[in-house]
Amino acid sequence: NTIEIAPDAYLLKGFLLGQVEPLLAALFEVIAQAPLRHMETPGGYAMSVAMTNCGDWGWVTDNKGYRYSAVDPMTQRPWPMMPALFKQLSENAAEKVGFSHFDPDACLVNRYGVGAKMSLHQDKDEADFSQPIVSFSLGLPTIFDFGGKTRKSPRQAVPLEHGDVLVWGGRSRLNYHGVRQIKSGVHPQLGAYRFNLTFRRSQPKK
Ligand code: MD5
Ligand code: FE
Repeated sequence: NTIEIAPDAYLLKGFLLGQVEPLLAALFEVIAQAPLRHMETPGGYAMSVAMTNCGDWGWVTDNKGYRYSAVDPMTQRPWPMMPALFKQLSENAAEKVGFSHFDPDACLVNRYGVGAKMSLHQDKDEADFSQPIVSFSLGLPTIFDFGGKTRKSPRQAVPLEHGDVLVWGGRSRLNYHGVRQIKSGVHPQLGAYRFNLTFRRSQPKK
């Protein structure tokens, strides 16, 4: 059940549904080692989304800006290892839509409570735009706004549900996008939250 929503952008409906239990067990292990926290934007606001990371590199933001860091600024320790199941499922999803050499070195964990959102932005802090981004949706549903190359481009509203995977590469890699406010609800496994795991290649490949 693969839907092409734009050039090189695919929605894999329910891709994770057979693996949710081990996926959540691995996710909670990561969070136990590197707690979720509301990072600060360079403009001085706390993000409504709580974040942590696993893998060799983690995306962080603070009053100095956005960047990838090899250590968790909260503990000064390396981020937890990327669980093998995360890596395997993200590579399988990329492979399924034709990206055969996806080798993520970063996994950002986003936790959205009711009312949280992510404003329209581009992902451009990575060194290698030739590799796709793979994103897993778990828990409460939302609407993803998928735009174009400029802030003003028309946007497509894409419903995202528990178990869905998005893969963005090539011609859609730098498109503007955002996540609409989470509506109140209760998910049987995740309660009043939406979790998103975003896999990226942040550093150049040697
Ligand atoms: C989310 N997270 O649901 C989204 C999924 C983020 C973020 O946007 O930066 O943490 S990632 C969706 C994405 C990534 C790269 C390109 C495009 C979408 N796109 O071209 O639309 O929490
Ligand atoms: Fe993004």
